[in-house]
Amino acid sequence: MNRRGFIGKLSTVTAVAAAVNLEDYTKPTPKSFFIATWNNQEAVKTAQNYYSESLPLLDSIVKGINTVEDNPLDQSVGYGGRPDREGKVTLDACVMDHEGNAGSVVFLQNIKYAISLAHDVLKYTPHVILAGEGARQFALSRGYSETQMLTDLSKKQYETWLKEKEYKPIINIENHDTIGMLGLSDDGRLSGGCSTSGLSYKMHGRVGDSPIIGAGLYVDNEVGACVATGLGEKVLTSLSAFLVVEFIRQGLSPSAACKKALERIIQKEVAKPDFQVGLIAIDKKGGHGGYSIFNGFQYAHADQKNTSLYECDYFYKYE
Ligand code: SD4
Repeated sequence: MNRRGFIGKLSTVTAVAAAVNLEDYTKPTPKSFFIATWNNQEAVKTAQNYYSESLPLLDSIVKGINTVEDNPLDQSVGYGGRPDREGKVTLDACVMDHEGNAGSVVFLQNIKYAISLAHDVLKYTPHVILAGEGARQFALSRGYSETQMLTDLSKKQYETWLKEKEYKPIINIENHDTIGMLGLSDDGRLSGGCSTSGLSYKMHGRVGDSPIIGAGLYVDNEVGACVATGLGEKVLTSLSAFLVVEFIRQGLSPSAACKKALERIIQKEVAKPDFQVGLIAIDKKGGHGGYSIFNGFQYAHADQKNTSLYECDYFYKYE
């Protein structure tokens, strides 16, 4: 190749490269990601995949959470969840979107996808919360089918519990993995969802923090979002998710905000806590973090490239 030919070839390459760069520059940089309580890597990956295939942010979160609701081996969520003291599986779930819209179902029985129903409450009703029989009727009217939610495994464990019958619904490392998920879209919108069968062997009719906006979940699109897991009574009486978002508004990082909200819970205790609460949060800039009262709390993270697991800092170590 002579010099002229070489320069001609070079300028063509440069022109193509410049065109590619320009195109990259005009596209918003993808920054979407999802985080979820506990080792729910499959769920965040599912959410990210749906989102990458153009499903809206909150719909993608719902799809991610559905995978856990479907799994009978996750005994804190959906199908196969541990029952209450009467042997009934009762579910709580909620969602909140970037516009501050929310939907929630509490004390739901015989319906598998509580998070989808909470999303339907947001989309198709003028209300925020539907409870019990009313929530079930709403599900049937939307075409959900009824499912026996108590699996053989959960039934067997319940029967053993009945023999011992010690009513002490304490959350510890073995008996909880409620799924709470938060997502940030490429254009900077925030949404979240949470689904649980609640405390094992709770009183019939008990509702926890997970479906209560401000307690188990809160999203403020201007600031950040937070979701909780652990002993719901403590989260309910401190409005932990709302508090975390307010601490982020004051300038704290997500993990520092979670830590400070947990301090509120701990300060109210007369003795060292014997229960677990874990909080995870994201901020509008794309930061994420979490904190827990006891060790062992993790959260899963997925973006377009990777899925990973983060260990959270904590106040106390289980003895
Ligand atoms: C509840 N917060 O019903 C839920 C329980 C939980 O993992 O998080 N379990 O109190």
